[in-house]
Amino acid sequence: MNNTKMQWFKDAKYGLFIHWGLFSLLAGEYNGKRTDHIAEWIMNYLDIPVEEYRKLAASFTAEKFNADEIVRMAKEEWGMKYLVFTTKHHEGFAMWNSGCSDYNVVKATPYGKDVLKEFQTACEKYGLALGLYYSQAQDWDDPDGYMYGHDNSRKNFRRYLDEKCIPQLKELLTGYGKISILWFDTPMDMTEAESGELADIVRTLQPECIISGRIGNGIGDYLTTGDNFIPAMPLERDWEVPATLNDTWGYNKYDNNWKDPEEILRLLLKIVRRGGNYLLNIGPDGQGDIPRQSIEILNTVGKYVRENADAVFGTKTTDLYPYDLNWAELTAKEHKLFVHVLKPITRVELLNVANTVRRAYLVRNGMELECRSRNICEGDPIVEVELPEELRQQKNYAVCIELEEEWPVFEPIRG
Ligand code: JFZ
Repeated sequence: MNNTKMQWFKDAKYGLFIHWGLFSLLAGEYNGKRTDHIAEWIMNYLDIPVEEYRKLAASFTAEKFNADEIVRMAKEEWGMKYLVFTTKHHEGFAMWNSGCSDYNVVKATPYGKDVLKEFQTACEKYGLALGLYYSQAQDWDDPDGYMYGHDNSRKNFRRYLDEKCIPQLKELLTGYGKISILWFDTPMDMTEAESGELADIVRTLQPECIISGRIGNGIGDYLTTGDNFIPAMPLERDWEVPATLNDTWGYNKYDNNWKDPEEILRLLLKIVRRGGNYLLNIGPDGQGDIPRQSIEILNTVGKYVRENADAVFGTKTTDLYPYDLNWAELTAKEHKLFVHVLKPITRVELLNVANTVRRAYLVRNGMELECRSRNICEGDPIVEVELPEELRQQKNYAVCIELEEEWPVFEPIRG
């Protein structure tokens, strides 16, 4: 794999996924019936006829939508480095001014503005890499797309590719500046030749743009894991976990199963430690407003990420530490071992760490902490960091232990 092309992605670690479309207007409910599935699938799960569904566009006014504010928060409050926006989800509706389908946000809605353009402008202003989600196989609005009227067969898939998918991809790759990721999804049984054709278009029009694993047939530039599934160990390839804050991607007013910010933080640290990226989702509502709970969770996690940026960004995967710590997650970079303390403790004790330590400090403000390396009575090496009284009551802070050696040395358990 071309390393320079992947470098920004390897360094990015943390990104914002945005699922927004006509499905957001329904908010998980149609004609008094609630969907118990991910809300952006409501057209499919509640069997909404195409002609009925299309009428939603007439009520897309997006009064609360503010791309600048979303991107500003992602960058400045949440500490994220990239954004992936649903330009066309399975519903088939284009969130930009598409020249080859009038079923788009400019031509079919009272809002009438190019949402993607607004995200592009904001991403350029704040310096966030812009990625585009595009549902290449499923299109519930095109009779030749997969799953049109639940029909999973290919029909005249070639016609759909030539008349909608490929022309739209070309628009996306030529009209919106630098595109950092083309986030394909649900390849269904598209052939390797078809996946390759789409990849070639991306690579010809924007050679630096990277392609998500879900282009299918193993030809993406990195692995996309199952949604919300976290690999248990480092992987050979670059990878990314797409994940939700509740149980849906598209907005659902009935879904209040929000994850705890501490759970999100722990997942982020596990993913970073194992060499992956965390792509966390928000689902703006029909007006373009972001659920208050999403903002609160991301603000809390973001404060930690910004205050402890040195312990998150630029870290590398290392050998696995042999013990499972319930009070901490570990990350490392050259000559530094970071201990992310996630529960109150009286002292940092890392058994079987065989390094010589130079010094330790609190990452968020540089406060020096007393530390030592020694052998315990059984002969095993240990690294210890003393904590002042005020830190013993706290959680969610990072300690940096500077190492004489370049990398942490974890000894196997011999006992
Ligand atoms: C897909 C979409 O169908 C869904 O609406 C959402 O956009 C999500 C991010 O992606 O759903 C998937 C695709 C792949 C897996 C799971 C859900 N997978 O590989 O486990």
